[in-house]
Amino acid sequence: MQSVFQQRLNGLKQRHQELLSRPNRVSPEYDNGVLERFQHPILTADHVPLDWRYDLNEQSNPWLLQRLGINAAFNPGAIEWNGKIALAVRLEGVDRKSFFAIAESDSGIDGFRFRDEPIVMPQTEDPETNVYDMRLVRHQDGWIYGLFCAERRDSQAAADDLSAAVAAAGIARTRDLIHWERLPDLVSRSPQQRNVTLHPEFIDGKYALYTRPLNAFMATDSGPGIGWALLDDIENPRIEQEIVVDPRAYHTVKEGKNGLGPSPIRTSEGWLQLAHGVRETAAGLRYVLYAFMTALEEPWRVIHRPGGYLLAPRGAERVGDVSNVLFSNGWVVREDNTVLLYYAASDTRCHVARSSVERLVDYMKNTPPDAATSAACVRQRLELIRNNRRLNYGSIAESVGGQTKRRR
Ligand code: M1P
Repeated sequence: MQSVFQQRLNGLKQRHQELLSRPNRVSPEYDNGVLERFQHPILTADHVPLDWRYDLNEQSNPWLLQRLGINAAFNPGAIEWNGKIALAVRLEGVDRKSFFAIAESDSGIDGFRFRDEPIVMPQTEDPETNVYDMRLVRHQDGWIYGLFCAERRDSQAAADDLSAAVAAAGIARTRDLIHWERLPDLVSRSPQQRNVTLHPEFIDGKYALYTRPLNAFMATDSGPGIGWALLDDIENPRIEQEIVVDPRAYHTVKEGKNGLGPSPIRTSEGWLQLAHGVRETAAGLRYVLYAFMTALEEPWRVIHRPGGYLLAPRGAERVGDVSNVLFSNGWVVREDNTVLLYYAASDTRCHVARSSVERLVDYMKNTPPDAATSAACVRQRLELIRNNRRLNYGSIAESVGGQTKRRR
């Protein structure tokens, strides 16, 4: 008869294998034309290899107990790597500490597998307590950069204040996604910098950063919005001046705070930009994803600003460790112009949505901007309705009591 250890190991392996090989299909009930959602998360805590969590030695672990649990897999950076999609996933242990691990897939939609070991990220002389939310950027200078939040306890805080923290932008670079060179953290005038990423091209021979200056670690209403700054030397990253690219605004999806997601995608018509917007509700903060387009030669200048959100939490995505949150710091354009947008739901699991460069450019150019007031929104919607009525739509179908009938 098999030992408890053997029985449990067989069961764990089988369930893990089934999860890893589960196909992911387009979710049929979601159809706004802009992007497709998929039925399953692409990565969860349960995808993490068993040997990262269990002591697999029967002598030292006869009951096969989990020794180092994983709480969540979320907020992945993304890049195309040797024909595959590679994600730098934020794994959070049950001890609340996050670290990065690369997971790869051929399709970018299912079949993600973690590499053998997590990333060993070098530390600076002032080691941080926690790292998270890496943006992966293939820069014109030939390096792949990883920009992430490096968080430390606030050294100025009172002894009994154990939650005061300082967020800094950590910067590392690699050529193989295995060996990482850590550069100094970004120095700026802002007390807090999270959601910082690098523009993929030089601007006037300089590195350019999207920043998010904030006065308080988590609070809303404590910063102007998404910023932009030029950097002379990436090995000594210091910025003196930040301008605001995309400000927060009253009664919008980004009223409380916002932050750029991944680095932008170049198109012939401008840069596709993806960000998260946060607002306060009676049930807490709500994080949604929104998009805008900036000028090709002036990536800090917004040229199209579609109103509202591009993606918001839906169904099971609404619930997790930090509920009602969608967050994205990774997207990839494939050779055929497919865009794979990676996002995390409620700080718990990773999902993918699929669009194309053409569809996103159309979305940017032709989605009306936020009209700012209810009255103006009604006028905007009436224009849509009345334009549609003027079309010969009735010859194709007519709407009767909410049901659509085909004409013979
Ligand atoms: O919990 C939601 C998100 O909160 C932070 O984002 P922001 O800095 O915009 O508030 C980050 O900690 C992020 O990781 C997290 O998903």
